[in-house]
This record gives sequence, C-alpha cells and structure tokens, in this order.
Amino acid sequence: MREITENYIDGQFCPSTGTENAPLFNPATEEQIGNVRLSAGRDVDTAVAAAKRAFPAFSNTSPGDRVLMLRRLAAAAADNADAIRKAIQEEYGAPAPFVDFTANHAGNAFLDMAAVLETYARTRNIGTTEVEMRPVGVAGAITPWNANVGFICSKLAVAVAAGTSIVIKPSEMSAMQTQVLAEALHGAGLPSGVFNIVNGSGADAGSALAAHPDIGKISFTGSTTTGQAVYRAAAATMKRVTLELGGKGAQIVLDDADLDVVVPNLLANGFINSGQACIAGTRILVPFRLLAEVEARLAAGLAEWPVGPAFDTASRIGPMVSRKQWDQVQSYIALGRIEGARVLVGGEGRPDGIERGWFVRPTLFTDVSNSMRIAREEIFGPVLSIIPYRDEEDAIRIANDTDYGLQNYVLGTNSDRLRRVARRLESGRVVINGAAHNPLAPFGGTKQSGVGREYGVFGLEAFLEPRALLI
Ligand code: TXE
Repeated sequence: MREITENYIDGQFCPSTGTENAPLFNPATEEQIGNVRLSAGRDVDTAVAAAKRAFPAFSNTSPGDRVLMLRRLAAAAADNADAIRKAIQEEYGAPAPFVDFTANHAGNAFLDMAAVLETYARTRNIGTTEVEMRPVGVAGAITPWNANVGFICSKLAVAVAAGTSIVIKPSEMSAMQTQVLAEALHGAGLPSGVFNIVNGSGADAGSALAAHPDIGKISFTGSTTTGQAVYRAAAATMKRVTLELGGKGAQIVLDDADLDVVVPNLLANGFINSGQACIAGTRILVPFRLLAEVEARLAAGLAEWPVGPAFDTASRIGPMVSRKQWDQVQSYIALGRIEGARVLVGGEGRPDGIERGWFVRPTLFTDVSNSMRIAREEIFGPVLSIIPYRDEEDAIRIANDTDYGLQNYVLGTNSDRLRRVARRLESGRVVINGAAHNPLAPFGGTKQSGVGREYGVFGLEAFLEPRALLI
C-alpha cells in the first residue's frame, strides 16, 4: 500500500494538513493499492502564497532562461519515463499505446513549448504604441484522471513559457502518478515556488483554488458540470479561464469513403483511451446506402480491439478508471436499449472470461437517433452510436446538433469535399481521415466543450495579456 501524504510546495515536499484520505485503486483488479491525504484549503493558501512570492522574479526572467528551464523539465520527465509508465499502468490501467504516448508526451510537452517560446514575438508595435504580452498572474491548474500526467505537464509547460508561477490541483484519483511525476520534475531544479502541487478533492482543494483571490488564471480540464462551477468561482475575481470540457464528437463517413481504410479509423477514433476521452468520435454518421455494410464491418473490426489489463501488450481497451465510471457506462448501455437503439455488439456486464476489474464490453449501438440521450450525453467509455444520414447537408446538421463542440472527424476520398464538410462543423478541431496528432495545433472546443485553447502559440497567449505603452 502506497501512502501519499505530502504536497509539493515552494520547492519541497511537505506534509499535507488535511485529515481525510481517499483510497487509490488498481482498476484492473479493483484492489486498493494506496491512499492519498486530501489537503485542506489551508494547503492551497500556502501553495498560492509560495507561487505569489515566486512570481515577481519569475515573470521577469528572460525567455531564453525559461527555454532552458523547459528543457530541464523535459529531461527530468524523460529520465523517469519508465517510472511514469509503470504508475499509469497500475493506477489507471490504460493499454500500452496510450501509456507510451502519455509518458513520451510528458517530456515532449515541455520541448514543444520551448520551441514556441523560442520564436514568439512578445512585443509588437501598433503605430507609436508598444504592445507587450505580459504574464497573466499566478496560475492555477486542475487536471482530470483520464490524462493526469499529460495535463500536469502541458499546463506546467505553458505556465513556465509564459513566466507565470503555478499551483496545480491534480485528480485525487491519480495521486500515485502525480507523486512519481512531481519527484521527477523536482529534479529539474526550477526556482522555489514556480510550480506547486496540492493533492486534494475537487470540492475542497479544487474549489479553493478556483476561488482564490491571488490566482489570476485558471486552466481546467474535466467535466462540463465542474467546468461551470469553476467558471462561476473564477468570475468573482475576474480570473482568466481556459476550460477544456466534455465532447460528443461525430465521425462523418462520406459516401465516397474507402471502407477498408475508414472502418479501422472509426474504431480507433471512438476507442481512444478506452473511450475515456473527450476527443473520442462517439457518433458514427453513415449514409443510409452504406449502413448495412458499415455495421457489418464495424462489428467484425471489434476483433482487433481486445479488452484486458495494461500489462498484457495485446490489450487495446483497458478498464474504466473507477467503479463509478463502470456504473456510468453500464447505465448508458441499459439506457440505449430502453431508448430503442439496437445493440449490434457488446452490451452490459464484463467481457467474457473477465471476472474482475472495471472492464466493460466494447459496445456498438445502431438504429440510433441523434435525439437519444446516448447520442447527446458523454458516456466516457467504449460505447459508440451509429446514426444514419440522408445526404451531406443532413450529416452536417446531425453533427452540429449537439451541446458539445470539441473534435469532429470527416472520412472520405475527395479532398475538396472533405475540407468543405470539415469547414462547416462547429468544433474547435476537425480531423480529416485520421490525420496525425499535431502538438502545436490549438486544442479546445466551442459551445459546452469549453472556453479558450491550449497548446502551441494559442495556448501560450492564453497565459499572457497585452500591455500597451502609448508613447
Ligand atoms: O470529473 P470532474 P469526474 C467527464 C466524463 C466523466 C465525467 C465525470 O464524462 O464521466 O466528467 O468525471 C476537480 N471545483 N470528464 O467526476 O469532477 C476534480 O478533483 C474545482 C471529461 O471525475 O470534472 C478533478 O481534479 N475542481 C474530462 C477535476 O476537477 C473540482 C476528463 C475533474 O473532475 C471541483 C474527466 C470543483 N467544484 C472527466 N469538483 C475531459 N475533458 O477529458 C471536482 N473538481
């Protein structure tokens, strides 16, 4: 059993003043593997005070110095990639490809931001006015359990690039991953107080951070409901916010699509991170003419998506993170039947041969209407809905008929048509034909998928504000 009782404040590990613990689990076995001490608001105050003390000097360091700090952070993460990988596997249970991506992303997030900072023009002239982009103030970050390590690194990277000190409240369900990462990043030797990590619950530590008067900027990734609470809390002191929230992405299969290529792509886009991904393409939009063939091919394609524990390198879908998430996915599968959708493959319960662990059966629903709750709400598991459409206009209408707008997908062969359809989709991102991840492209959503953008120069500017000198 691992006992995590410390926070990382002012350059050192120090005991939490909290009195409550939260249990940590291995989701593949349901066994409790540790506890994390939940910090009180007092610890948040201490961390914010440390960040506030560090801010004046840090915000006036040169970009060149901060590029060097980002490189040291990248090296520290890379040197500890194996330990990070192991912690993610044990505490989160993601299959190897996701774990490898995350462990590498941890270091790369710092290098990507270093590259942005190296070429970023911080000042510009408008007539005789000099405009300088200045750090927005002490930052706060709140991360979720589905990519805790990745989001700690990307939010810290942008803070360092911008010259803002930061207090991070990671997911309380990911404390072992946070601990391994914090020990690694401590080795980068940043000035004390530049980054601080406080373990705690959302209701206590998270809301204290979102409301803290000395925080100038909050970067939050999590559910839309919690994002709304963070937004409200931030309003009291006019904090700047970046909110990266839920999604219900559509994957539009155009009628000229090559199904040999498209069908594996549809499953990969839908089952990203075992379906526990805001960017997952969970609504598969198919022309009526191709419906039967796509259904058959998707069902057959599931053979390529074995479910199993992280240590089994053949696994491509891991367990849900918690009992609560397992229950949520089960209840949506039951709801889909009640709403009149047809289970093409999968269904309730665990996959055959798996007796324990929060594993679910990858499930494909067909005969789905876009008005059903399974097509409107974020299920956050490997459950996909197939929705037929009449023509291109109908596909665009269905794709946009959602409260969310994070990431959509368009798949087909005619590049002019792919772009034409993509440009009409209401989302922060549209992926055409399984295009590769671009770590410098802006990440974030429209509508209830959030506010603002992360990554690259857009992410950096979200931590800066213009100051005009009228000369
Ligand atoms: O998220 P929460 P939960 C979605 C997904 C999932 C659902 C519930 O649909 O099924 O959210 O997950 C902190 N003030 N996503 O309940 O509550 C909390 O401690 C400040 C999508 O785990 O949003 C954690 O650090 N902070 C998402 C973080 O918010 C608060 C990723 C996220 O937890 C808080 C995760 C409060 N009042 C879930 N309450 C994505 N965008 O990828 C909680 N927190």
